[in-house]
Amino acid sequence: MALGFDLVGICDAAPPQSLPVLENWIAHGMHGEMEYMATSLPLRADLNTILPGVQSVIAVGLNYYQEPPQSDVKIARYALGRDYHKVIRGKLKKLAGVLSQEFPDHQWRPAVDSAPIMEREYANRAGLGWFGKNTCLINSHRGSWFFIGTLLTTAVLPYDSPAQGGCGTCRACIDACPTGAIVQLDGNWQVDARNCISYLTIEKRGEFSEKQSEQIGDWTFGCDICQEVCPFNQPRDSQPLRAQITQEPDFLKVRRFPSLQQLTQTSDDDWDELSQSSPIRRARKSGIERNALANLKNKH
Ligand code: B12
Ligand code: SF4
Ligand code: SF4
Repeated sequence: MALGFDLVGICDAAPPQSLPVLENWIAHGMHGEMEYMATSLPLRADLNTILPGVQSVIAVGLNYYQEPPQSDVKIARYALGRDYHKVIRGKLKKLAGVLSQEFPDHQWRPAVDSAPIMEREYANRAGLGWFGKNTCLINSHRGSWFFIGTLLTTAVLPYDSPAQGGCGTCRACIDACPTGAIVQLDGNWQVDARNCISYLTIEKRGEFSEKQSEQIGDWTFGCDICQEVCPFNQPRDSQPLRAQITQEPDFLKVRRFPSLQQLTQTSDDDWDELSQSSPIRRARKSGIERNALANLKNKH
């Protein structure tokens, strides 16, 4: 694909159908302290709040899979290289430029992760993948190791069909999750963020309780377990695209981390250098120090 995306599809900009799923998740407190998930609910209900007159959503997928380096600092694969927000937004802007040649007057807005858009649903509707029990969007040929980006546009485009697929009787991720964070809520599988290592190591602010400190185990930033065990992420002769190493050069520029011990007390300058253009900046210096301390404690 010319811009380097691994998946692309288009759907209409009609309101999200899974809003009740999100509302229920929030009503049960499963968003933990991510207050922005609750306050942005009204924005998520209508893409016109982001781009007035929006007609179409171009959803893209970008593979980030790679083997993590040998280190006692365990970082989830999505965060090993350059910040995906910047990488994907740059590519989406180029895509908008290409579209402008055919639709010179169209208005557009790129979004990845941080905008109040129910990205998994729109990506599903655009044909990129289906919802796994671990709640990740899974593409039957590529698995789930991909980011989702969207380009909203006022142009009317031809639409793809929603992706079809499912986990069947598999429950590998539910059994493998060390904290039991994948739970059923009114018939839908959801992640209770309060018990999710990814949430605890990235989004949770302040000190850990004793339980939380133990829950994170040896993960310093994020968690990949429910994707590592997924059969759709295991390559086979007939499915060579699964767990293929990313071809995005910015993701392959893997940051070198100091030891866990050093991470517990980084200077402001060192932190600045380490977290520059990296997703780990999200956890803040104090969060990474807290995580590294808990990792060290969990080793003994
Ligand atoms: C909040 C958030 C988190 C939270 C909560 C995770 C969660 N599962 O909700 C935490 C911090 C724990 C987290 C962790 C991770 N995240 Co996150 N996260 C988000 C964010 C900002 C919002 C997700 C959200 O709305 N959650 C609320 C719940 C209720 O929604 P949901 O799980 O997405 O489920 C939707 C669908 O599954 C669907 N659905 C589910 N059941 C049903 C049933 C029916 C009938 C229907 C119609 C629909 C439906 O509707 C739900 C609501 O839209 C999105 C970006 C975005 N703007 O969407 C990224 C996003 C989901 N995260 C992403 C990633 C990569 C991760 C991690 C892998 C990072 C890591 N390695 O640590 C983990 C994976 C953990 C996991 N198993 O989900 C990617 C996922 C890509 C993919 N292929 O799925 C996203 C899309 C970011 C991006 N732009 O690429 N994340
Ligand atoms: S990211 Fe880790 S803690 Fe969170 S649901 Fe998946 S396996 Fe469980
Ligand atoms: S591990 Fe199994 S149950 Fe979990 S998402 Fe993958 S296929 Fe579905």
